[in-house]
Amino acid sequence: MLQTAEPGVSGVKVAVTKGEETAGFRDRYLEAFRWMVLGRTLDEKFASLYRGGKIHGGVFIGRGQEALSVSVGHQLRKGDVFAPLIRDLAGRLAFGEPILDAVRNYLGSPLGPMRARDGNVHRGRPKDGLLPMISHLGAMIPVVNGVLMGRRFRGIHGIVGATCLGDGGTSTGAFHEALNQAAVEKLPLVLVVANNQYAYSTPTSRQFVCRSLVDKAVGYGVEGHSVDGTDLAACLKVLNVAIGQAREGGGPQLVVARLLRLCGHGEHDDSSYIDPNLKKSPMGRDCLKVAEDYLLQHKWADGRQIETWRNEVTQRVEEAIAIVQREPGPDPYKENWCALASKHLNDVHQDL
Ligand SMILES: Cc1ncc(C[n+]2csc(CCOP(=O)(O)OP(=O)(O)O)c2C)c(N)n1
Ligand SMILES: [Mg+2]
Repeated sequence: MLQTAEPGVSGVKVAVTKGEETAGFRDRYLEAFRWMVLGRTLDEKFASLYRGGKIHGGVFIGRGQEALSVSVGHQLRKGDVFAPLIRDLAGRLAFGEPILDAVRNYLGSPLGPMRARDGNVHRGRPKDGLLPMISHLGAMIPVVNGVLMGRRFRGIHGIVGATCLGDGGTSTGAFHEALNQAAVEKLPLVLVVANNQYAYSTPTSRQFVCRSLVDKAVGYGVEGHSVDGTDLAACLKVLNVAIGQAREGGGPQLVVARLLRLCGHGEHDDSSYIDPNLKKSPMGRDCLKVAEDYLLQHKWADGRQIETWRNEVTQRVEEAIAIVQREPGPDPYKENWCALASKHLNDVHQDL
């Protein structure tokens, strides 16, 4: 059963599906919750290492966006393509990115996927379908389109390409061109927009004037879905529908989630510009707390079980940090210097 959570123009469909608390859904929810805890714990560890001067460059975390991010990463399959954005650590991990990749990149280990040439979020494993992020907002959408078209040319079907974007990213030319291209080509693209109400300090009122970003789906002739990004159950269900429709030939799916960024743009930003009323609104709920309450309410886990998971996750994070801190730092004399820092990743691009 479908219900509309937010007014939208006709043609915009799915919001929140109801009444699907089956055993399969429960298992998916429990796994997703644990990925959320891992993402949050690792993000907080990075923030604390940054404040202690152990991480050079920026640290960008996904506090408040884990439910959405995990709902994408966890529900994609082997063979799919995922192009995450800066706030998608939880989704990356759920998709299969090893913790060590994240830690090595942030701590500048040459054993990391970018060999210490990049300090934070531009890492990936193209061979495994995880695309390294380009900073320019919107730029990953045409890249995912290209991968999907390449696969189609080679006769590979039944795969999905998902990418994440912010509200600010929807104002770019790349968003327009790539979504239009995906629509015309009927590509299995799932474009997930985290409308976290700000692009750095720019509020959404300076970003767009349509009632809801999901209304843009109609203009491109693609399926639009709107969801409460603070609600893991809703995110899992809506993304499950969107990913399924894209996989089955339904063309591009635009998923827009309402939530609030519960942190600065990066750890260097105190986010003092965020409207306190938004913080008090339902959008300002912490998705991790909401997910935990839901688990307890449904008696899918008790407080002790959740505590055990938290402790296990903390231990995994501490172990990963300890491993990387013992690794040798980058050595310019041993570096295979080449103009393209990610040449070793390019070597596998033909596999895409
Ligand atoms: C084309 C482009 N313009 C500007 C920037 C600089 N920039 C980086 S992140 C950011 C804000 C992004 O906001 P949003 O898309 O809403 O994502 P959020 O940070 O809120 O998750 C800006 C302006 C950029 N990376 N690319
Ligand atoms: Mg934003």
